[in-house]
Amino acid sequence: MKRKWWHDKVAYQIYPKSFLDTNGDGIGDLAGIISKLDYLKNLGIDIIWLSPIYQSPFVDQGYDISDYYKIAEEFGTMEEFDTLLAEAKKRGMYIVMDLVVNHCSDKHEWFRKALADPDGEYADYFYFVKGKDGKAPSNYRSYFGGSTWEPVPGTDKYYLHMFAKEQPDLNWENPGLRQEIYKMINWWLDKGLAGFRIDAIINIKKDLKFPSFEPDGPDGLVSCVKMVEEVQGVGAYLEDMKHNTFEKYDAFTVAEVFNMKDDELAEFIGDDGHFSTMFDFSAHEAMQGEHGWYDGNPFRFEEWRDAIFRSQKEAEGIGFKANIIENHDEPRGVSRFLPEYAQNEAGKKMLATTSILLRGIPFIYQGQEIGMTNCRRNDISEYDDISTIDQYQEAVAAGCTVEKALECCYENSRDNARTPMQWTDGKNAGFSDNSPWLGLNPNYTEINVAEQEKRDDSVLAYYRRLIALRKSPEYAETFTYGKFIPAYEDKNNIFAYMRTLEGNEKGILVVANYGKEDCEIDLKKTDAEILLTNMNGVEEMKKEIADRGRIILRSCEAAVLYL
Ligand code: TEU
Ligand code: CA
Repeated sequence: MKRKWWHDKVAYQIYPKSFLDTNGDGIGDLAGIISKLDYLKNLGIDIIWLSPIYQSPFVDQGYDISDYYKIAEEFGTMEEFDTLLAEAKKRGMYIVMDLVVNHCSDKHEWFRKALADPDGEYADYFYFVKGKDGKAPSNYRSYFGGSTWEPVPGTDKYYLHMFAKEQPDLNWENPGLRQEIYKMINWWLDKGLAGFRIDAIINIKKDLKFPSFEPDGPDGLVSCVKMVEEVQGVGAYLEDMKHNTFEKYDAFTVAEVFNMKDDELAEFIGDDGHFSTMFDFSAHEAMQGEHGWYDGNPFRFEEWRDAIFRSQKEAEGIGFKANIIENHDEPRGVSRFLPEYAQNEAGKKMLATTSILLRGIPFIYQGQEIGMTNCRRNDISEYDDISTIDQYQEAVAAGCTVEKALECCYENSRDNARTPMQWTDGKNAGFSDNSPWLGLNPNYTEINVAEQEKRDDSVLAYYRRLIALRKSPEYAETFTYGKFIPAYEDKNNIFAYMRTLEGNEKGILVVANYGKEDCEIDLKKTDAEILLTNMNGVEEMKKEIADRGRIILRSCEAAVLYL
């Protein structure tokens, strides 16, 4: 693999609306982000990904952009953004923005012009398609529920939207549109942006015949994913975009890719791939239900571990995946991947250990570093997220009780990750002087940054040590370029792997006990060196290694050993 500047970096996702509010409007802002750069630097972060901060009506929280060249006034000004870039640079950090170009907002000038003249130039920036037999062109269900087709007023045409109806899909077949997008990307890169996280990008290629498929639900519709899976040729667009933009700047790109075709990994993230890296969603996909949140799969340790291991092995020799336990679309990792008995600080540190030291680029989502959890709500009206409201309705329509539907939201809602960042145990968790745009998780009185700053055994302190170890001069090469080799796979509830450099006899063992009972790990070596553990009792562990070449891992115990 060719070496790239971003290979050894650690990234952090900020959800700006919920990070830190400095002007008392209840909405996080750029000034808040700037004021926490030292906090992030201190955590060991190199790359910061900002969820969308462009001008937007916020129907889908900024993923509906009405002007790609403007900062949303809720978040601040372009001057503040430039300050953020400069302040990050001063600290040797990189800023990455969200690139949302599968669709824009229905309030974008292009769409308004298209509606005003449905046969004109701008209509061709979108998919304006004639209906069939007085009905929509096909039977696709959008990601947020309902048809993907919305009538274009005053015509017999419909426009396509894979997400909300306020997010019309952009027509990538149109070279003029592509040029507009490339121009915009380069405008931001010229400013000094390090790259982009690229939203929902697999969706940009459409089958222009828009064939209908066998319905997969009682609504008579079929998930629009079906069309994406069937159609060929997204790669040509991705290459064209790369050549015209990212490549010229040596930019870092991390793509959100679902439903990639088998065997295309090298084309996506190989040495000359479309992107630098892409998120590993295999753990999250393993839990997805056939219809929705209400029929999702329960968490099973082995299934989860094996999904991650498969994904790690698949990327070996090809490229790096971007590893996450959560993001702004997913529930909190500690609520999802830890059994009840492990939902404590030791468990949270264990989950951090096995995730951050995987092969690939670690991405930490805001609040993960203090172990923020899912948030229970008593009524659907307490949720804001468009997808949560849709999934709630789907659950009720499928016959679930209100209690069961709310339980599904508690376990899956995207708002779980979007509650305001918990800075202190004071008013509004130190997030804002005023009432926040989305209700706080009431557990901020116990889980917050200020409290954890005071303790050397906090989750936050542990994340700092863990990242420091990953980046330490002695071991960075192994953690970055070392192979991933599964270990102790036959042991129940053990998550273990080796990271070993080609040609080296010694390597690093990462091992954790997700079970309830103690577990003996036979190292067959009495000279293993302990690099990190997440619980007390290091002396006992040292002795056990020296005397008997083994360790005994208690429930929720993790160890990183050089051997
Ligand atoms: O998500 C793309 C995507 O496929 C999601 O719809 C995902 O399946 C869903 O969140 C699960 O509930 C991206 C963004 O990350 C998301 O926040 C946006 O809502 C979406 O694109 C539209 O831009
Ligand atoms: Ca604000």
